[in-house]
Amino acid sequence: KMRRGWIECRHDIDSFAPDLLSLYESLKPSEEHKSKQTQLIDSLAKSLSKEWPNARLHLYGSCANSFGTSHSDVDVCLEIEIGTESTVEILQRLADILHGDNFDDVEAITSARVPIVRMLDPGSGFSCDICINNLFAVANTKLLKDYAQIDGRLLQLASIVKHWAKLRGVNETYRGTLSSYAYVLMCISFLQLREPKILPCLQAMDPTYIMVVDDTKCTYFDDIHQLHDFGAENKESIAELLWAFFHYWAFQHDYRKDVISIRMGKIISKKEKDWTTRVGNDRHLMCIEDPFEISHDLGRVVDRQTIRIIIEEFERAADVLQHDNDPCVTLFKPYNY
Ligand code: 3AT
Ligand code: MG
Repeated sequence: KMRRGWIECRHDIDSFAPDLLSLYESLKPSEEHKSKQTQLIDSLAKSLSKEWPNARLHLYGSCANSFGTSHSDVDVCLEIEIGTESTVEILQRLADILHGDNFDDVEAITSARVPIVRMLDPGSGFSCDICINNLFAVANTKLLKDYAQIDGRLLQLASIVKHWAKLRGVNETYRGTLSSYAYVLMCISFLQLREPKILPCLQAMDPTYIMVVDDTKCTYFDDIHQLHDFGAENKESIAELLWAFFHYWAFQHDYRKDVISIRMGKIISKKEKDWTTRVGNDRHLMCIEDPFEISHDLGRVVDRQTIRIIIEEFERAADVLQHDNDPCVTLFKPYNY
């Protein structure tokens, strides 16, 4: 199979940009959605303040990083002082409290890499994940939000890619495909690699933001209003970029050697990360470096079978955008593996 191939996009690709932009607009959460979210946070804060009066609630994930859609869940981080109790014990207690306060389907998921309590808010119908003291998530949420403000095409691209991934069944980490967060990192990396660049590498610039999490310094340049026209020289439309994104992941990315790194703003090698041999469950078949927890590979969930499924989906998407008469419909045809 041809890899690292280079082909030109169809000449009329830009004619699909208006449809893609209206899709993007339709995915944005409504005002009603946002106010329901605020209500959920308020009632949650009330429930928690009885038990933990000094707790701070942080929103993270797509309800705070601006990559949210009307299908997104609500992700909340509870920042509290921990005494002798373990995180798991706290999560159990939290689950009991929420259950008592009439939240539905409350479940402590303690075996995950980041243990959480998951529940359903009967008022809004939203699913909500609550973690304890996971301030990396708070830091990476701010980083993503700052990138989103530099060039509008990132939000457009990432929203459409996330929507595509959900409909095509490749956004399910528990089944070996990628998280929404991983797809957003792939979009940021891709836009950092365009010529001319559409996004800078904020972690390679003089830091203006610093947050220390578990002895790790999370630092980057966050004075983004200075960068508002960074991508202006690049005139590519959302349609061209979407095609090029899928084409890159279908044919150009070298899965055997490459690691994408928004921290470095470029492709780095598995060798330099020492991600060449399998350690335990970490297979490193598809390597996406977390910007702050740099030993964390967001592709670790992917196995030999699911990597094939994901790459075939990238190929299909590139092909649909290249040849289909009605790509904006065909691309998002629901599929389940
Ligand atoms: P949805 O709109 O909910 O699909 P999201 O951006 O909220 O997208 P997730 O709910 O999958 O994405 O994840 C919520 C946040 O949790 C995003 C990121 O700050 C953090 N996060 C998720 N997965 C990981 C991971 N594997 N490693 C580190 N942080 C993660
Ligand atoms: Mg979420």
